[in-house]
Amino acid sequence: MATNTSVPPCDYDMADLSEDDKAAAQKYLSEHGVRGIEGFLAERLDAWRKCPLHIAITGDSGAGKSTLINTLRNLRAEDEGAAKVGVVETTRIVQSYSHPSYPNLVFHDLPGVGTLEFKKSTYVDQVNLSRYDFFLIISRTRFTENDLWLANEIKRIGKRFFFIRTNIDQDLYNEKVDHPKNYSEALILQRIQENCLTHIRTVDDNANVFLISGRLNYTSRFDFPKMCSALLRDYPGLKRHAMILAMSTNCKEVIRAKVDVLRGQTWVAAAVSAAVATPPIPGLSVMFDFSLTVGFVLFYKKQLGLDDESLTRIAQVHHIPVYVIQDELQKILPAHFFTAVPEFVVSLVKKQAVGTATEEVLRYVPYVGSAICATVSFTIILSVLRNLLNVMEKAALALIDIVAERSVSDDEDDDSPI
Ligand SMILES: Nc1nc2c(ncn2[C@@H]2O[C@H](COP(=O)(O)OP(=O)(O)OP(=O)(O)O)[C@@H](O)[C@H]2O)c(=O)[nH]1
Ligand SMILES: [Mg+2]
Repeated sequence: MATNTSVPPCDYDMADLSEDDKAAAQKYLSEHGVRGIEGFLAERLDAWRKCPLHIAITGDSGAGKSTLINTLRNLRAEDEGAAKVGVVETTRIVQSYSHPSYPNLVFHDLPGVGTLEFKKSTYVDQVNLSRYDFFLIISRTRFTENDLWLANEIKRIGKRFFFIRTNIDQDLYNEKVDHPKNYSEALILQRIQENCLTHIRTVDDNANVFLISGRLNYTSRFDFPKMCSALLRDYPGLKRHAMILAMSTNCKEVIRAKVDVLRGQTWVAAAVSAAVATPPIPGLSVMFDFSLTVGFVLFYKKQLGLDDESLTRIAQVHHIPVYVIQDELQKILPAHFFTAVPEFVVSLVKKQAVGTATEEVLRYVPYVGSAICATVSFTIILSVLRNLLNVMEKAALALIDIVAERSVSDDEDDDSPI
């Protein structure tokens, strides 16, 4: 089958990778499709592990974002190089700071959400939310609508977050003043924890919540040590997740480009199928080369990584149960697309035989010749292949999302995290 499947090069926007790595990523993705993500990461393990994890610190205005960054860097507000801290809206442009002991953790101090200058409606674009790998949502006193909104936005772009409830020192102090008789630190902390979990788990079932004080003199209290070790412990998994997401965006470009090439060639495929006279298929009035058409569909399947072999490999490599992949894909394509392509083609042709628009086809007359174009079979096969490619493209793109979402980290315990 003389089909050109070359894909135009795409730009892999993975700022942390070297030119060599980027070239390798591109090669892997166009050669191996979705499963290439894992192959690439495995081969370049060192490269991606050395990449910094870009952590955005976000939340309501005045929640204590800059204070936390200073504390993580062992600085007080008035120390040189400290992030500006204050009782009025303070952070207006994103500033970035590396962790002094773990330079692979880069914290980005974001302006607070929901102020006059940073309204919810423009915040995502203003702070360029999608460029960060991971998020700390900082919340103070009450769980707010903005907290929920941020968690949802972060989830929407496929990223992960920790929910950090700060200001615990002040809350405990207030409780002591308000209810001195019944004061119990443990009970108050438990209540706050449960309240945060109830809200945040409406967005993410596995969300982590940490109760802290952002002040420097409380770094050994509450969940502060736990939060730091979770960041260090989860770094490889989080970075890997971020890399998979970045790669999957590019993988989608590869898929789209591939489909464009295949789509552009459907009229040739349809003409060849329609030109060859073969005995009619029982139950079908349309005359076309059945086995050739089935061959095209099988070819598309392989090209888009939707064939059995590719799906099994993806399931193995990414530790995703095959039934999960099948269930998701069968929301887009019928089961017999995966199990019985000839029957699938017959059903498509039957369906298409009813109500095919001939005008669309006239465009190809100069290329193919009026004799073939005039045939009903050309019209029908062309529509079948085009419609099918559209749906297969959707399925291939969904497959990438499944891989990115379900891919579990199996190498977090290999060695030290950073
Ligand atoms: N007691 C107490 N005060 C805190 C805590 N975190 C922050 N603060 C105080 O809260 C005020 C605001 O803190 P910032 O760190 O500037 O808050 P921010 O979220 O960066 O504010 P914007 O940049 O304006 O959005 C400052 O006066 C801090 O000292 C905390 O955990 N405990
Ligand atoms: Mg600030």
